[in-house]
Amino acid sequence: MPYSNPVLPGFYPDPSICRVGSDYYLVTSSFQFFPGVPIFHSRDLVHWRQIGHCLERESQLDLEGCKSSLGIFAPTIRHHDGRFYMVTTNTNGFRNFFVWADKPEGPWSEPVWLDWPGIDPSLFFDDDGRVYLTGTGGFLGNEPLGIYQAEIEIDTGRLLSDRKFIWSGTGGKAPEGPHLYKIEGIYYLLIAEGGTEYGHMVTIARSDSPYGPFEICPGNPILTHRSTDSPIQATGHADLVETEDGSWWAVFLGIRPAPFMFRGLHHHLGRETFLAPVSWSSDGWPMIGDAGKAALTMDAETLPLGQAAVRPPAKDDFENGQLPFYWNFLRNPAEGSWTLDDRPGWLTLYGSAPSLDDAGAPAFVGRRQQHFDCAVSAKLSFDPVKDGEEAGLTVYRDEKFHYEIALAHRNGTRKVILRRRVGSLWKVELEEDYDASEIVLGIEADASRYSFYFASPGGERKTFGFGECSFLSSEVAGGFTGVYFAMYATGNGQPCSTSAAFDWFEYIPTNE
Ligand code: 6LW
Repeated sequence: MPYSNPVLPGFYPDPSICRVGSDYYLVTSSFQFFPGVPIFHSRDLVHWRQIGHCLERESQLDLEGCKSSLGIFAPTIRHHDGRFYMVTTNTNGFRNFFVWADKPEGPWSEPVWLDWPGIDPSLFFDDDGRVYLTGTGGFLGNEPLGIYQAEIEIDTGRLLSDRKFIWSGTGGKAPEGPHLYKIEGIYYLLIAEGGTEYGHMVTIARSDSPYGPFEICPGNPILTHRSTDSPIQATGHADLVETEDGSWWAVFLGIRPAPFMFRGLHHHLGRETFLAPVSWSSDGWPMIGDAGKAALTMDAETLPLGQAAVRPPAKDDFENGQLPFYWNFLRNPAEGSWTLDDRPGWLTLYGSAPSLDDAGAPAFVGRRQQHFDCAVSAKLSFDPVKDGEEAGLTVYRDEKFHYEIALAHRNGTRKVILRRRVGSLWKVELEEDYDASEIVLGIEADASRYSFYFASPGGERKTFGFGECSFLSSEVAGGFTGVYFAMYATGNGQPCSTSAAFDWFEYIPTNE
């Protein structure tokens, strides 16, 4: 039976996976978004359902002042002795820590801080009871670049040994994202190299000792799409899992550049999570996918497929008093900036001084764009009375790259506006007087552009301009994240005197 890649479309990079019986759990990076480290469950490795976040409290995830694309980098999830562990780096301060939980949906513990520099920490529980912490060091120029390791006491996080340099990789730039495994008595060290862009790859080495010296796999890289014209690019940062029937699979990140003829590659959906089978050579080396390549459609082989894809409902009515897990805030949300209680059945945002142009915490509730072709709309009720007050929908990459259609008070009157910000270029492209307080705002996306419209509830749609997807891509904006669609409210430098209430928000993939 075939399955489709990516298995987690949209901005879900640096996947890490573990298996408990016939259940799989997967986590990804989350950067400046809150809550942090989404956790997913699957029974077949292909269909994933989000069951929570590992970091859902401010005491676990301080994003105050976090620069865009910093915050939570590559996590690792492991299960040992009835307990789940998720270890990661908050690069907003560059501190490594783990949290643990008895149930994957939480509650997760307070952070256990590690006296450990660098990024991409991983845990390996050996069968002799020792626990190894492996990570990436040297990228700040303070020590040789490569993979470091020490033994730790898992109850306290205390280091039990020196931190040792164990591998520099095969010569690619940015050796990082290590995971150590013991397979049939041999230690395998899997890493990413080449940087997370188009030169990305996965390499592996093995040894009789967890510290090496490591024998380098003659088939390296065991995954890369560099210098190919595959629709999947930048594959790397993998984690391996063995199924109950003894077959092996890899999850890894990759990107899908939108097809722009002759204009170079651009990807705006972020780095996504892919799945491919792992085969083993007769002399004990793994290979991912088809000779190191993955495809958009692959054979599920022995995976127990058959579950219907679990997708969140297209329309969120804000009726059940809780935000579904796919919603995120930007940094730690300001106290009182959002509520489902003030107007039951509506999401109410209280705009404050920070705007979408600030690297702060504006009132913002967003979800990832997961499909090139999709239609987003929301019904807003908002009575702005002072100049600067504004609420609406944004297509948001970061504070320097975003487009919005909004209801705003400008130059003494209420207007619908379309604004685009691309780096230091900034413009309100269109504005039109709008007297009522209720409005439907919409965005239609295809692989190359966003088209914006508005309507009075029940009224005719009016198309209100366009914006290129490529200007919100990583190739233009830089960084590690992908595009979000979000509801927001702001006073643009002052608190909003009125709230903005959203009755519903709809996200429909339109080409599946
Ligand atoms: C992550 C590193 C990487 O820590 O990108 O692609 C960094 N790999 O391993 C941020 O996602």
